[in-house]
Amino acid sequence: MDLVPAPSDTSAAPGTGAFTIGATTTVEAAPGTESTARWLRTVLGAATGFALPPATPGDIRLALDPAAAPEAYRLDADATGIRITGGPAGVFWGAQTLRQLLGPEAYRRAPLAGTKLRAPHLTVTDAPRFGWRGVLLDVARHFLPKDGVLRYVDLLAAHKLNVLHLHLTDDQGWRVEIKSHPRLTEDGAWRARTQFGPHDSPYFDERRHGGYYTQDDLREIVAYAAERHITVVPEIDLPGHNEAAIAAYPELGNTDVVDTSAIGVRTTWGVSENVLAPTDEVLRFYEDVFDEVLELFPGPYIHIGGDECPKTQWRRSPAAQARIAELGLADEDELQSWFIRHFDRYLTERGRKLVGWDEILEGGLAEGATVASWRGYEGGIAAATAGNDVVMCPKQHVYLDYRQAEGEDEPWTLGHAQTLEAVYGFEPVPPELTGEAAGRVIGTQANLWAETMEDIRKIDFQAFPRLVAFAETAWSALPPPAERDFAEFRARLAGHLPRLDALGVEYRPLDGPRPW
Ligand code: TNX
Repeated sequence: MDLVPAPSDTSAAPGTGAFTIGATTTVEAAPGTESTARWLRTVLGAATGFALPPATPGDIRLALDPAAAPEAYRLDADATGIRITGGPAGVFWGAQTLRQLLGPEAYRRAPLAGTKLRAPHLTVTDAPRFGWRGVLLDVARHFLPKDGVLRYVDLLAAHKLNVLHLHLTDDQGWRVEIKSHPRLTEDGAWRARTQFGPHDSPYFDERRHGGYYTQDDLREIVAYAAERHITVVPEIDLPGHNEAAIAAYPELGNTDVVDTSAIGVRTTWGVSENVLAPTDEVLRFYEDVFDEVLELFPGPYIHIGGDECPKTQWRRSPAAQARIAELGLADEDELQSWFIRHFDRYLTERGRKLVGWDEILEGGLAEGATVASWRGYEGGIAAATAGNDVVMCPKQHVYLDYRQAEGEDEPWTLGHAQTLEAVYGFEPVPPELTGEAAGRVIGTQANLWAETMEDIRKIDFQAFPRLVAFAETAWSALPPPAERDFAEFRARLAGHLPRLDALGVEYRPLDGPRPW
């Protein structure tokens, strides 16, 4: 059966029969499960050519179980058909399990001659370990056209991942249309050329690069994800990583120490010293931005970045120093906290929760902030101990933009090798955290930064198959790393790869890189 991520419990039904989808198979959707029925009809209809019309009783029956946790489900396949019950999202995850049970052909978008989709009789009971099972797509460093984002929403759903973190802005490009400040995308979404290779590489792709999502594109992505029980968390990074915005609106920068009118959208990688100026006008500008972002993204979490903000310009800027004195702050770290706290208040007043990278701990952590711990476990441990929520995504373990092995044939990437086995050995809750503090780890996230991923083929190669291992660390109640059975996982994964083949995912083969 090769289910991934591994469910909590699977048991074969007495008598080893199978359920087969045929021309007369019907689907019954009890209230609250209509969107899952629609999704099942779409994917299984495409794979079989059958209509799967509604009927009561149906051969495939979907129903909410009021006693079930929101993401828990139970799937029964027996002589009477298929029954999936659970919480609202759980029924959808159960439908994903059904698709896995039906075999690789259930992932094709047109029926092949002789295709028979068949699920063995069994019972699966299942629920996730964590409520935040995320993937970051960095659409700023290289723009990923909308179709690619929708495709990733489906790939996340197929692995029971439920948070899509869209890194929408960075030095190298601004990707979200903001009607009150149109130059953010008119100018900020385009760069003249692109560095390839390491941060100091002298090599450039001389073509212009860019693109952005219109507000309707983003509404569509959010709705498409919501149908699949995936929350989209938008990231507007501040006060660092803002060269594209400063290129579009030079007054956002520290104009008393640099000629910001000469700044263009950044064409190289690495960390920029051109950061936002600590003025009230800049706060207002970003409030305008968030006013529109909040309308587009109705989910509870808004990510404000906060990472890698060099303080060099603030140290040299008389205006920034005057601000520090006026606000009664001790230093530039507290000035960064002042930015973050401002937006923490802004978001809290609007019923949302702020998420930021672990640098937001420096200079004092905003009260309600959720910390995404990326530089290691330390930031997350400190935040959880202080009583804040934490998403663990340490770069040493789940940076899927890093290469999958050392070796000359591997594509060049940032960072160090993170093998499939190492990712499978990732544990989101470090032993330092116990009791209540451990419970503050609300989940985990794999990050796909895109400096070295210029298109979807590269993203597929970097993401898969490691994302499958990651999904299991996020969903399944695995034993501690030292006791995990990687060989058993690898065997199940081998059974899963044909599903990815049918979907057209160009994963890294288990025995080595692809020739490009
Ligand atoms: C660090 S993770 C960054 C990103 C880079 C990434 C490359 C984080 C908050 N900042 O800006 O893209 O490393 O792996």
